[in-house]
Amino acid sequence: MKSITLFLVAFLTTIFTSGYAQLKTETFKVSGVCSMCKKKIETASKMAGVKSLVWNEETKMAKVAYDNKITSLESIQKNIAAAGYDTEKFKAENKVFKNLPECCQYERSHEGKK
Ligand SMILES: [Cu+2]
Repeated sequence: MKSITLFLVAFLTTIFTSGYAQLKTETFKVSGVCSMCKKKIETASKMAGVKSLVWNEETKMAKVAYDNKITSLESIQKNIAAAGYDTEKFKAENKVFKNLPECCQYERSHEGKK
């Protein structure tokens, strides 16, 4: 009897948590340099479904909490790349990158064609 109760509790907990907003937490790399970059990266990630995104200036890692029913890691990274910052999945366009303040022009590992 006790095991049935335990099973039911576990079962209901699973249903309960999966029915609610599925906040996923991921970490991915975003190229950038300074606190100005941080601001722009974090602003660029503000979109529906993104609960929070914090970019670490030292480690260059962005930690994001988002609802994967509303948005995806791809769209978030795409928005950041559109602001001029390379992410793991998307590269910023050269012309956007060139428009960044000089201090913010991070070193690109694979420079695109000029
Ligand atoms: Cu910067």
